Amino acid sequence: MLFTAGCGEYSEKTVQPEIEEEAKDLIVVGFSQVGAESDWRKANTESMLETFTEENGYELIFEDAQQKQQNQITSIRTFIQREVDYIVVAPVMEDGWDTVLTEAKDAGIPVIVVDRQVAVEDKSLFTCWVGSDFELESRKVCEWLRSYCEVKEIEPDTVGIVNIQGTLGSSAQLGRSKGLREAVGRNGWNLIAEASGEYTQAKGREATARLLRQYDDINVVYCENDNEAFGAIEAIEATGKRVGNDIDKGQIMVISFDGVSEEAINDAKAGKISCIGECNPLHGPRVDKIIKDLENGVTPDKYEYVDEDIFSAVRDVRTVTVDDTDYDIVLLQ
Ligand code: GZL
Repeated sequence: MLFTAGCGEYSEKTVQPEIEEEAKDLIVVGFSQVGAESDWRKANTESMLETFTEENGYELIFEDAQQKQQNQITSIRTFIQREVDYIVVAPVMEDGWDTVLTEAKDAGIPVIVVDRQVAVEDKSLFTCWVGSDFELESRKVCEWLRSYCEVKEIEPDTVGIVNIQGTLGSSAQLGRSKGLREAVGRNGWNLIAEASGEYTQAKGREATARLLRQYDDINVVYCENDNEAFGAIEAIEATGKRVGNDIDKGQIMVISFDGVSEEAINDAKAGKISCIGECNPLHGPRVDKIIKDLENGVTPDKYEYVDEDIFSAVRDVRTVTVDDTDYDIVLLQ
């Protein structure tokens, strides 16, 4: 280090003591993830793990709740005890968060909600949310089905739908089920039954097989995620029926959401899944930006919706319109 002083200038080099490796001032994030129930969830987890790294300025504490809300509540309490800088939670269902989020607020720890939403009276219990508009996803897919039936001259009252729902009470299930029920009423379709497949392939197969045994007028299986659709396809083919778009020729159509796995896209290309409402899982960079903004005193939007597409290999429908907005179908080759 150079010193200058008084009348005579002199310099004195001192050997700066080894500067201690500056303790990296990492931002500590506690992330409570729903589980590992689906390809979407795995892609979402991967996005978060790839983002919240030491190189990017974070220490991440990751907890997998195995689809149980109590595990998430326990994790959040652990994060509070460890005095993390931020809590990020992908809530398994919407209800039941008021108490534990109040504890986080009382501890002065910001909570960022990602993917599904929390239903709390006091909106100050979370800083912000980022995720999908699940009802819009459903309305776009149902508009695709309406357009398809119109082009193919399939009478609405011959459309018999079962809904293989996701985890009951989750935002994705609530939105995708609501969108379907309203489309059924608007278009004159028959909603034969609803049953939860809990977003897994096994439960999706079980639920579909059970409904196929109970009803003989099903020609559309609406699955609230791809993994349920994989199970539904297995169940339909096990009965000797064919999965496909030609519901007026005895085939059973499968519709789905997510579109994150190669298997789903290949099934769509093969006509086994007729239409997929995209659900974008890549929330890591979005949450990173929210935290970096907060660190810099910038207030994020309370709700941030991600843009999403519709995938299909069916060429009869090119665009759907919802609320005066046109959405081009991403045609799979
Ligand atoms: C949607 C997400 C849903 C996916 C499923 O954002 O919450 O949960 O659609 C996942 O695949 O299990």
